[in-house]
Amino acid sequence: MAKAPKSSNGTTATIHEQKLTRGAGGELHQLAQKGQDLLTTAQGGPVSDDQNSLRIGPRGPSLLEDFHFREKIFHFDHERIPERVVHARGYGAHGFYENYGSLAKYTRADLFQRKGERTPAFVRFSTVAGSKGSADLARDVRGFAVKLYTKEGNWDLVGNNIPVFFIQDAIKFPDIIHAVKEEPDCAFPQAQSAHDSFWDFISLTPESMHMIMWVMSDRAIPRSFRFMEGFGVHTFRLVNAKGESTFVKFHWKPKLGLQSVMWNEAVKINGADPDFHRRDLWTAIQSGNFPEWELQIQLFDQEFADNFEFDVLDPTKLIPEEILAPVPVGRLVLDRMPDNFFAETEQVAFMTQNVPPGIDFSNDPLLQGRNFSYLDTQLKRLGSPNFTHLPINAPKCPFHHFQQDGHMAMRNPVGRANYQPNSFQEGPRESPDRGFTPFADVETGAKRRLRAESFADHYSQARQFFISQTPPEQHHIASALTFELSKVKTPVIRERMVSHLLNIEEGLADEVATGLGLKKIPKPADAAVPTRTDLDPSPALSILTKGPDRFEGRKLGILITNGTDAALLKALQGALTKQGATFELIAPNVGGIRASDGNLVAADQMIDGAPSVLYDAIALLPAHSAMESLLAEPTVRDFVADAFAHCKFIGYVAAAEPLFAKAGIAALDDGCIALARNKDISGFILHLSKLRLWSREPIVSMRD
Ligand code: HDE
Repeated sequence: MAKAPKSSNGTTATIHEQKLTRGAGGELHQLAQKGQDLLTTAQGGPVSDDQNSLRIGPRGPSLLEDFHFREKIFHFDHERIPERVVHARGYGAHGFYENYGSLAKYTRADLFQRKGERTPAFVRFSTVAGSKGSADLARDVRGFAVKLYTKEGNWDLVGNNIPVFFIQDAIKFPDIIHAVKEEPDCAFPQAQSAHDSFWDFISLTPESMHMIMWVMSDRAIPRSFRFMEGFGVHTFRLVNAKGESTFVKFHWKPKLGLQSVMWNEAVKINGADPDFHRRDLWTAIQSGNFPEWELQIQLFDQEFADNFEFDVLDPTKLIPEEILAPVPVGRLVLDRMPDNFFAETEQVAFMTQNVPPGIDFSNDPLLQGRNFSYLDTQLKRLGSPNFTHLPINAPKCPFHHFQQDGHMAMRNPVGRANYQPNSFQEGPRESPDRGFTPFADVETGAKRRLRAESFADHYSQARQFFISQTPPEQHHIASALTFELSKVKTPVIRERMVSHLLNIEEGLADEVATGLGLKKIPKPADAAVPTRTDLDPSPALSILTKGPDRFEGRKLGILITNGTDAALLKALQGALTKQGATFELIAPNVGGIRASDGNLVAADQMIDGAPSVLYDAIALLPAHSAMESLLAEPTVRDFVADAFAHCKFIGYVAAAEPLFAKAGIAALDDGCIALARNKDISGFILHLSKLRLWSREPIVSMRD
């Protein structure tokens, strides 16, 4: 037992003081006995009291001498590092890349040489425009940045979930980002492109039109990171041991298929669970459902590049998969969450210039600019050139160099020679054979600020993207454009955008112009190159044509009450688990319910905390006896009305029928499936695998 301390004036501490001091000290003592570590300062000094700062007398001034207090507050004051200028909001996970077989014919990159070889990976997904604390379901491009810790150094494939970009030259990047972020005078809107400055810049930048089609499509409101594609965007090179180069485009294909949400749903998810995407990834990995992507590559030579309709160096263009089929080469599995978000996800430093021997750059002017930007940004954000000393950024292969000192140096070269050549046979040496050798491309030309003529067609692939979509997806693009432009206060910007849409697809332009209530259709924008109408649709660009055929990885929200049919509930839960799907039980209160067999069933959510936007589909399994109180709950009405409006499948028992009328649903359709007995469940699951009943959309749409 600690001795009663003396108070500052030398007298024995008051009883009150003694209690406080002993309370904290005693607790520490007890924790230490339980095998827990002793609390120390950052210098390692044991701490006796972490509850009270040092002061003179119980009500007197605090003392500067209190080194524990000062160190604690000093460190707290410095907890934040600058957030990323773009992609500030992000979430990461560890995993591995497993290679299917040798790609030695194309590349000497070590990770692609052997079948079955695993390379550790860290992946960070992000939104672009919003701040670190913004909501997950913003309409935005998603970052898909992959760090592969290869045996020949780190390879960072810093991609997006959209295969093209807004601009063709890196020098325009600050402009597009300034335009999309909150406006500098009023400092809003946060994480939204629906405002004047974004559409002003876009409407004055025709090269962005292809990307605009993607960002206005459902690609920009993904259901989860697990259901997104990833793209390296630029053309890169693979270089083999003989120094021969093949052009390559990288694609990540999600094993569970693609899926997005609807805009009305996205807005509501942002309110109900701003961490929807984070939570989804965390929950999937923590429960052992490891998300997986296949790496597929489009390979092509100079001859293909010369004959292709567009310039392969232009990052606003893609090569349709129907023209050049991507080849599967390996898989990426995410199987471990970071131990600490800040240490790993926040401090991870991706850099496009991190490439191992065998992977090289093309002259894409966006990629060339990025190769400058990412190193620069890391120094600003992480504050020291030694950011590679952080475990998340350090290579996992042996590394030796003569770089030394600087802020936060955790290691320095040892020995006498910190330079080379030296006479002491000390330190590492370069290797012409093993080292990175850039592809020996021959470049000639006048030194000028110039955009290639071959980059001049801004509308043809925008049109190709639009005509490749299914009718619901086309409708979503038109609605998104109408919504975004309706938030633009300057009429001339709205009109200018419609003039670009006229160069893309007339029907789209008409729908948007009508939606905006434009009094006069403007003339089409001047086009440097007329839009080509001979490009075939590319079904690979549609989400819905590539949807999954199972409910695997998706989540059902099941509404239960006292008296819920226990056998039916159990059968439904079993069938979902067999599909690899998950579910949550939603009850009037989180304490749970007593089912028809008398057993207590704990709930995952109370109805107020679980709107149906958080689920891919819902099942309504209330008992008759609970209906009166359910019908009185506005949140129950919204639960059903939203699920129906968002074209979700709804399983229901007979007792639940009055809920449809309450939700304003006049007639049930094929997406509402009666669950009268256990054998109806297999039919319900079959419906669920289609994810949405799109034929319902025109009926429920407010605009149609
Ligand atoms: Fe980035 N980008 N970017 N970008 N980018 C950054 O680097 C930049 C571009 C992308 O999860 C920054 O570490 C320029 C295209 C992702 O940590 C910065 C240009 C693509 C991430 C930067 C581009 C991307 C970033 C900010 C125009 C898709 C998040 C913080 C030439 C292929 C990585 C940081 C993570 C982050 C610069 C364009 C993807 C400032 C100058 C195109 C996924 O360096």
